[in-house]
Amino acid sequence: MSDVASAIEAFDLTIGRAVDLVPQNDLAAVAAIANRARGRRGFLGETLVLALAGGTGSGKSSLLNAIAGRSIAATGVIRPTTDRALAWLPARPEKGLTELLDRLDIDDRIEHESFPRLALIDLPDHDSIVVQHHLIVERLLPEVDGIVWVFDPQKYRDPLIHETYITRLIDYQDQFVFVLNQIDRVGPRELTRLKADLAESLAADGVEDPQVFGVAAAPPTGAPVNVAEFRRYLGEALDAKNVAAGKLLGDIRRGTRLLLRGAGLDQVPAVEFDTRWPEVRAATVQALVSGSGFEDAICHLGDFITALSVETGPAFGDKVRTRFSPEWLEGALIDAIGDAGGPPPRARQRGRVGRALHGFWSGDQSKAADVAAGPLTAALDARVGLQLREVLWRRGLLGATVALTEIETRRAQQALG
Ligand SMILES: Nc1nc2c(ncn2[C@@H]2O[C@H](COP(=O)(O)OP(=O)(O)OP(=O)(O)O)[C@@H](O)[C@H]2O)c(=O)[nH]1
Ligand SMILES: [Mg+2]
Repeated sequence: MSDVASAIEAFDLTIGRAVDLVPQNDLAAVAAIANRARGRRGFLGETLVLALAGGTGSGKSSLLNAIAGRSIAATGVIRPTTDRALAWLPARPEKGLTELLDRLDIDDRIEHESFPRLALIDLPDHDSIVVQHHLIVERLLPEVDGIVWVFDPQKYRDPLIHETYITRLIDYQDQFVFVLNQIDRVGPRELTRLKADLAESLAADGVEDPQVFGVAAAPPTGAPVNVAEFRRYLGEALDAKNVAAGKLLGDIRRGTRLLLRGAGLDQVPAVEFDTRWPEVRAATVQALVSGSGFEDAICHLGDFITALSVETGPAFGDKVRTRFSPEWLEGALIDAIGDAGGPPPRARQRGRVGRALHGFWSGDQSKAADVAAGPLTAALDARVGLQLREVLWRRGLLGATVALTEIETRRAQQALG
């Protein structure tokens, strides 16, 4: 998987783990960033991936050869010349690109060193009688950065390409580039008219402000025309892609920091529950067994909860205080005593800490000895320790996922250069 995609994935995971641990409005702001990231179209890697599409004989393969500066793809007069998609991709391609080509069943791959981070896919003609050709374009579109539609002076108004493809796929128009090839075959005045005419039919398809590049990829005599300009344009598109990806990564990092703060993880990453809990548990058991009282025992637990809630920051701390309220602790302690074989409480008045059992214990101190320390310790672990550990574990997990997202975004940023 490519680095930007990994960063988005880690970010999604972080958001999932932040639910219930950060304030709702922070979560909503971060979810909006994630939606934008997910909605981003194109190849989520550092390579600019473009597919060349268009009618047979328009010059797709010739354009690829002209950009490459050498003969890569077969071109010819017998139509269709290209019957299998061909990828021209950087040597040592990033993993995501190889995976994309695998997914698209594009097995013909030619590696190059000439244009770093540019991959072009030469497609078979769109109007071929072979149905799969049509399907390739539609499968490709969501996963590549763009489609270069190649027209020629004869068939640029071809209804099939306008109606079947461009109109139907108009939602992808930001990813479309339009090229009028074979301009060597027309004079300058004719060329102006043709470009205007093509732009007009594209506008009728729904393309906003269509721009048309005029090129001659393989004139019978002389060098290609305007191909150097087109290469420059591709360079700019690559820069634009990097800028957009950099911005996206910046957004992800901002969102991640928001979650970090929301969960109080920026203040205290870990509360060292496992080293502190045994002491609190021992003091609680001691209070009950030695008879200093139920209220005392509740106080030990309550103080611990307060300390944890202060340390874990306002948003998360609030959750801890609410979840482990004095009433809850009282109930849990009564249950723990019951589990340990202690005397059942005579009365239980929720909301008044310790009141219910105070008389019970202090009225008859000797009853304290009815509860054995060992079973009570185990029962406290089960009734209180486990629950606390679970909540703090989820917070820790969020912290770890935040760290993972940081690593992935930095890695992706580095790959972008
Ligand atoms: N005059 C002129 N002929 C060109 C130009 N570009 C390509 N051709 C010719 O047009 C014919 C078709 O070119 P290809 O590049 O094979 O076209 P294609 O779009 O790949 O065709 P398919 O693979 O069948 O879809 C070839 O004979 C080329 O030599 C150009 O700029 N000017
Ligand atoms: Mg071809």
